Amino acid sequence: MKFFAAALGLAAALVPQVAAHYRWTSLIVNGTTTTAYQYVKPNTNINSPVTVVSSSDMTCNAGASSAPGIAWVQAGTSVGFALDTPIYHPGPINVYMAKVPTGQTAATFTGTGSVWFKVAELGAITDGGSTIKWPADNLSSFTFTIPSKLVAGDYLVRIEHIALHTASAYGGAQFYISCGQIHVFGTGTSSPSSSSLVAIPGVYTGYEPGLLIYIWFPAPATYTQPGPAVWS
Ligand SMILES: *[C@@H]1O[C@H](CO)[C@@H](O)[C@H](O)[C@H]1NC(C)=O
Ligand SMILES: *[C@@H]1O[C@H](CO)[C@@H](O)[C@H](O)[C@H]1NC(C)=O
Ligand SMILES: [Cu+2]
Repeated sequence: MKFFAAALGLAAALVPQVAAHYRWTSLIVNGTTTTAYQYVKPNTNINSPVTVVSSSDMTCNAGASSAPGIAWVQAGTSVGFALDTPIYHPGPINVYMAKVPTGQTAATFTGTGSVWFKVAELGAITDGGSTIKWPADNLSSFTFTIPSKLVAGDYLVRIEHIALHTASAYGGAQFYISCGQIHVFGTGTSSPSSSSLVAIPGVYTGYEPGLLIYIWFPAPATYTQPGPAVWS
């Protein structure tokens, strides 16, 4: 019995590590953290990462479906995503947006096609080989600015944290993904040109130096952020 109880205790101690993977559950708009999955597309992926870069799960996570709301956001203001659990794996963050095609809304659009452009990123701090630091460590939210020149309309906004602790083998990078549904309003008139747009899946092969990388000792001398440059 005593052994059984100890084994249960051990199991209980191990469970939170598995169960507590972080998820981007809420949009932050006008400085307020909104209700979980009110504007963020729900998914059927309890809290596991996506690891197959060619999978359609890369777009908005596995089993993504419509959220009930579309958040109105003024161009040039700050938007963010809040997590249910702080980030505890090392790696970068990317945020992409996609303009919703005519005839669809941010709720119905699934993000297919060459429609995505990068609007924000958070990489690594390196010092030529002694240390590598990840500013995303322990974050419980990430905010960025909607470009003020961006033309009004419905958009998807997609965030990913890429965990690199096991990324030295192909397929070892883990993607923690969510998509938010927003409507941008304002006086902007610009859109990214087609050469700034990527498809997701498609944007990564998995062989990028920022995805297939050994991050432990000795530390990488530099870090190359995966994906296109931030649109500006
Ligand atoms: C944010 O504030 C603007 C007013 O500046 C408002 O129109 C919009 O509905 C607000 N968005 C949310 C999601 O509350
Ligand atoms: C994150 O939290 C852990 C555990 O509290 C701590 O050891 C670590 O130094 C923190 N990292 C940063 C970058 O603050
Ligand atoms: Cu993990």
